[in-house]
This record gives sequence, structure tokens and C-alpha cells, in this order.
Amino acid sequence: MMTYVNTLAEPVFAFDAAIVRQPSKSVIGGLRAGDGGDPDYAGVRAEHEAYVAALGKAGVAVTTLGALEGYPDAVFVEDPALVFPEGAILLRPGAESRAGEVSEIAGVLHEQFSTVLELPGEGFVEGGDILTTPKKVMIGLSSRTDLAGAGALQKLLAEFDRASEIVETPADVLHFKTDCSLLDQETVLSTARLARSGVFDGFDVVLTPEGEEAAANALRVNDAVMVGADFPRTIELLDNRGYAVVPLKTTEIGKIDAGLSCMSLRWRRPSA
Ligand code: CIR
Repeated sequence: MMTYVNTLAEPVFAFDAAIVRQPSKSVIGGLRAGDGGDPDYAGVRAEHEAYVAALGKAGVAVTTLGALEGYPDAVFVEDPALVFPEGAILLRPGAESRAGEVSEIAGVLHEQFSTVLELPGEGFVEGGDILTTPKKVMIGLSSRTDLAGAGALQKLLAEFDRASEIVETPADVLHFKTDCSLLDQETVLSTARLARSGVFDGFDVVLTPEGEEAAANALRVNDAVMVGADFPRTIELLDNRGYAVVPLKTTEIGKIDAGLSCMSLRWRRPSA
């Protein structure tokens, strides 16, 4: 295995590469907990296109995979795998309808990474439950990520010299990162319901304004902080704190419980 030294010299949100996948027409049947109606396919495509453009503008080279009609949620490439400068990890989604997405993304990961590990054992982990911070990788238990999967993942992260911690996701919240994101090396954006658990003790915490909980799934990429355009108070809050806010529409993907982190795998390529 390649030894990767000095992983923490760059901020964890310094990315120069990303993988995304075109939304399929079947995305309108994507998994969701609520009943806010089906997303509009053209709307999802438009949101996805603007997102990919924003990644490019932030300085990331984007690899775009083709749509997978057999997997309505496959546009959310964050969930079947995890990527770091040191290598990639193939996960095991807890949602049955998403299990096949892992082998669909394995090929491009083998092309782009010299090390690709696979989650052993029987447990489940989805990437939406993983928050990478400078000091540790946080693994949220949820309806999609169980203790067996989280424990197996900790062992793989140790191979990358990454410390990790298993934490709880609030009840009825899809993924850990549905409710939080990293704004900079010390600061997280979090819903009050998640922060209340004390999980972010030691971080600076910016709380999403009441009623804008869905804004918590923001995405820091290099200098840009991408935030859902439907959340004006969160945008103003982050703008006032000096972040370079890039509002992006998430109205349609929000109907199937998705936000900005879900639509890409992002990493920094190790320098030769
Ligand atoms: C699902 O329920 O799996 C999709 N409809 C949404 C996945 C969102 N992914 C993410 O937050 N990483």
C-alpha cells in the first residue's frame, strides 16, 4: 500500500478532484422519508449541472459518470464509497435498493486510486454518515449505518492513520451529515438538535437558524461554501462570518432527502 505522509498539512476541504454521476430519469422515484411529492427530473438535472459547474469553479477536476436507470439514488455518489488522498474505501449501503451502487462505482475508483479497500464483514455504512474533520473521522450511526459497519470502517481508517469516532445521528434524520457540515478546520455548521448531543464539543459551532435545518448539509470546497439557495438566513449568517458563500438550488433533490454533499466524492490527489 502507498504510504501517504503529512495528510493534515492541507485543510481537509482542499480538493482538486471529484466524481459525480448524471441523474437518471428514475431519480424521481428516489428514496425519501416524507411525502413532499416527486422531484422533477429536469429540475434535478438543472440542480446537478449548477453543482458540477460550481465544483469546477472552485478548482476541482470533475469526472462525470453516466446515469444508472436501475438505481434511482445513484446520483448521490457520496453514499457507496469514501475517498481520501490516501485511498478509497468501498462501503455497503444500508438501503437495499442502493447496494448495487458499490460495484457500479468500484471501477472508476480503481482507475483513480492506487489503494481501494473494501468494508469487510456484514455491517452497513453509507458515506452520508461520515464527516471528515482534521483530527478525526466521525461515523454517525443511523438507519443506514450500523455498529458492525462503523466498527469495520474504523479498522480500515486506521490503515490510513486516520483516527475515528462513532457518534449518534438524531432520531428520524437520514444521515449524520444531513444535519452538519464542516465550514473550516475548526468550525462546523450544525442543526441545534445534533449539536445538543455534545458531539461537536471542541469545535466552533454555527447553528442553522430555526426552520432552516436542511441548510446544515452545506459543502466547503477550497474557498467556497456551497449552501442551499432556499435558506436565506443561513446564507446571510455565513456571509456575515466572512465565508465565500455559493448558493445552489437544492429544491428538487431536497424532496428525496438529499443535499449538497451527497452529489460528489471529493478528494485531493497526493502530489507525486
Ligand atoms: C437516499 O435516501 O438514499 C437518497 N434519496 C438520498 C441520499 C442522500 N445522501 C446523502 O446525504 N449523502
